[in-house]
Amino acid sequence: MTTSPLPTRSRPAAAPPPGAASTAARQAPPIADAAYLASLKKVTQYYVVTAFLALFVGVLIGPLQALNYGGINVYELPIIRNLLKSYYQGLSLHGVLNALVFTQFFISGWMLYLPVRDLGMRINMRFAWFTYALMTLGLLLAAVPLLTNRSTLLYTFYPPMQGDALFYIGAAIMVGSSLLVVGQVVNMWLRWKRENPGRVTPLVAFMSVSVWMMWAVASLGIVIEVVVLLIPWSLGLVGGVDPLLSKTLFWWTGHAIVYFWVLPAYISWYAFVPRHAGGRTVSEPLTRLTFVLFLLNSVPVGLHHQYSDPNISVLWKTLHMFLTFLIAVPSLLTAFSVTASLEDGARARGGRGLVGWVTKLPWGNAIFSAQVLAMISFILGGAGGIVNASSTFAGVVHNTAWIPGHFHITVGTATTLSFMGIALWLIPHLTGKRLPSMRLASWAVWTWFVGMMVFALGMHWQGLYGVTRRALVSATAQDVYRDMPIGLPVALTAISGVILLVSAILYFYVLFKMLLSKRVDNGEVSAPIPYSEKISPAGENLATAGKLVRYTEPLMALWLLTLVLVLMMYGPVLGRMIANLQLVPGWRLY
Ligand code: HAS
Ligand code: CU1
Repeated sequence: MTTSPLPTRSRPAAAPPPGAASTAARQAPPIADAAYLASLKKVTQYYVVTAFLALFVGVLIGPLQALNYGGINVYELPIIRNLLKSYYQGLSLHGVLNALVFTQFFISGWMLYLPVRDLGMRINMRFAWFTYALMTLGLLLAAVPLLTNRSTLLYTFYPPMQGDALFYIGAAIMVGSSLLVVGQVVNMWLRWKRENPGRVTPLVAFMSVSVWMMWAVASLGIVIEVVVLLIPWSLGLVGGVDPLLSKTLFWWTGHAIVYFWVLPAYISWYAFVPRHAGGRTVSEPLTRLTFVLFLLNSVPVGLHHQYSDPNISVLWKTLHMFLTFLIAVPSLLTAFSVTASLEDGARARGGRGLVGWVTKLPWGNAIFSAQVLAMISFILGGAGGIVNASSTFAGVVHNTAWIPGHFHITVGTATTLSFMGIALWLIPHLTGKRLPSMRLASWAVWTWFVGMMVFALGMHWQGLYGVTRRALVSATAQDVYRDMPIGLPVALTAISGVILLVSAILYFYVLFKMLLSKRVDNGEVSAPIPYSEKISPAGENLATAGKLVRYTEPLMALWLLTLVLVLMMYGPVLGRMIANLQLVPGWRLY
């Protein structure tokens, strides 16, 4: 690919302030009302900080799980025993805090703030604060039974394992409040459409609105599961629960949730990472197509988590399998587009050769390197996903250590490491504080990457030998795993836990130091939203825009189509289960 040099290039430490030099990159429309802007930034900061507090606790439990798969049972140590009743309570907390709480709070702040700034709109701040408070209330309610070992159900809370009603009620309130964010953002976008007839929705707002729409359809499964099935059952209002129906509703949401986790990172990869590298977003129309494909196809694929479940016909499993392969396509488009935008930046910085340009990327900038290392690990995570999705391979890897290997290089890096990198400019932007040390931040993100890669290697490898997931294998290693040649992957997994602990300590040291430092300014000029230029923009006027832009703009209609597609792919499957309900009583195994 040949590109012309850019008029401006971001410096490694941070994107250049607007006005520092001429740049064609977009700038967020100015917001004149300082009190409104301050409140908007504050609520976003609350979401982001709550997210990282959850991650802090969740991540500290992580090494305990890694050591378990490294053959070392630390759950017997008195200090751990005083805090956690069992391996399973530790695993439940780890999964819920990292995968459910961290992601949802970060995303709710990030994808509320971005479209509001991108469109320069005013939203009702009382409603925004109310939503944050409600989400936090849900979290606190669910935290009580989790911390007291009264809902040790792992993050998938499959019935008939039963927890306290408070856990399900808290979870329902937490997920329900994310739907209030959906309402607020979509409503704001519709207002913008009315006030700006004939205009193309700016890219960042477009991506955010489409992801929220996808989430609204995706979350229906878990909302119905929890509100209709689990809460009445846990309150004793009904005598039993149908495990298969619950599990199927769970995976309606449970697969699509992975795109709810990763697409907010994609927003950054498309719109902001090129700027950090001094490059440009390649094609705005193609980016819009990618997000519409995710909107349409993220949900009706959940049966790939249930290949081994009985009472679901092979026809539907196979249909979901093909749709799963199809949903890899927008990720492949992303891999192409984002690599091209990085190459664009590297060549503008003097990069040469077929692959030699890679060395010219700003690897010392933790904001950049966190996100690009996240992408690199996602190449392998995505490839593993295709293996999982293939019904012929699924029997080998399903319910083995391979699966946690897979999701630590997807949600554990593509999502989490990206969010860790984003926070390094977002928090200065929101608070007007400064990143205390780029060097330490770099160490943190590089060790996170290395730790996760080593962990994933160890776990995938163990999984291929049939080491089961979600088990206190270190306690039984003597008997069950004695004859397996898994010494090396077991050792790698143990080592990775230590690397990740070091990484977490470094990262949270930098993060908390930044949050506790003095405010220098309002962050608008010192850490602006790092919009990238576009090689192929969409234009502002719908009438003159290309076909891809015009066909992807009617998001409301596409949203409706999404719902229809999902009902087509799930309706018959669920209908049969409802017609043959099999209620069983609850169990408490902990
Ligand atoms: Fe997955 C299980 C299939 C993506 C997370 N997945 C899980 C679980 C989690 C999870 C948490 O079909 C465990 C659930 C549980 O507890 O039981 N997954 C897929 C497929 C994809 C996929 C087909 N997964 C994700 C993402 C996740 C995630 C994203 C979180 C964020 N997954 C499965 C299946 C199972 C499963 C089965 C069930 C397994 C079982 O048996 O239980 C696809 O979306 C992947 C497509 C991705 C790609 C990669 C594109 C690469 C990109 C990076 C480009 C790099 C660049 C850098 C630009 C094809 C975009 C260049 C750099 C330079 C310097 C040049
Ligand atoms: Cu999935």
